[in-house]
Amino acid sequence: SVKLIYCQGEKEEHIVIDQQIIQKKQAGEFAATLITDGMIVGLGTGSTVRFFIEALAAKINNEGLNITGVTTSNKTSSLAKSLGIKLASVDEVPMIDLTIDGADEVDHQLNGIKGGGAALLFEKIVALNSKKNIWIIDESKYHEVIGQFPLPVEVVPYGSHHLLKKFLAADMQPTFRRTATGERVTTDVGNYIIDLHLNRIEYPQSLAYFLEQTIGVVEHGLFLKTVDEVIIGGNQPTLISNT
Ligand code: ABF
Repeated sequence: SVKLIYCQGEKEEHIVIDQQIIQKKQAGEFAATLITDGMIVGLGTGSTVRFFIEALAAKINNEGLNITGVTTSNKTSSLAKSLGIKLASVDEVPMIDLTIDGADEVDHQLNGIKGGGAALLFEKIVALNSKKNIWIIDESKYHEVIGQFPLPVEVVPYGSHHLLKKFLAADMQPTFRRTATGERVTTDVGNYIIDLHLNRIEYPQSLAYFLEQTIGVVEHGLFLKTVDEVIIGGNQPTLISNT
């Protein structure tokens, strides 16, 4: 963080500006410059994407940009609607041209962990139906190996306690994601999230395969071979391509 001290006469004001927030804003605003007229745009979830959506709405309102947004969560839908962005569901469009989403962690092979916002299922569905996917992140999320961020796994409520025990037995340090008041978090379609505290995921492909074979698991937060480019915020945002 950067501490700015404003002095006005006797008054001294200390403002701490968080580098992470600055980089999220830089990445989000840069991503908005990539949106062109007529595009069908996937709108992800999270605070970085919020900066993107706000910048996109400004382009729509100031430059008359005509785009259609496809959202990945109720939260994003209400934000986009409140900013006047025209929306359609993924099933109402033939294909999404470009999806801009956030991520919780990205490794040097551009494997990602997503789902910190409990929207991973719809995010993966939208990503799957997009010609191109770009993630916008701050540099604190870019690591050599993923796993520091607990891996979200969306599970059907029925039988989820047995699933938790299965993950416990596999030493995956599972916890049900809970609200501040202790209730289990439910996703937009009423499923639960179990977070796996793995620290390091050396072989994401095999972990993804194990989870996909586990009955009761709806989807997991490993996004492998999904993203085409990652934008890391900065005064000159860094663009990493998956080619
Ligand atoms: C979303 O981006 C989620 O998958 C992930 O949790 C979020 C990152 O949130 P933030 O941008 O607020 O760090 O796509």
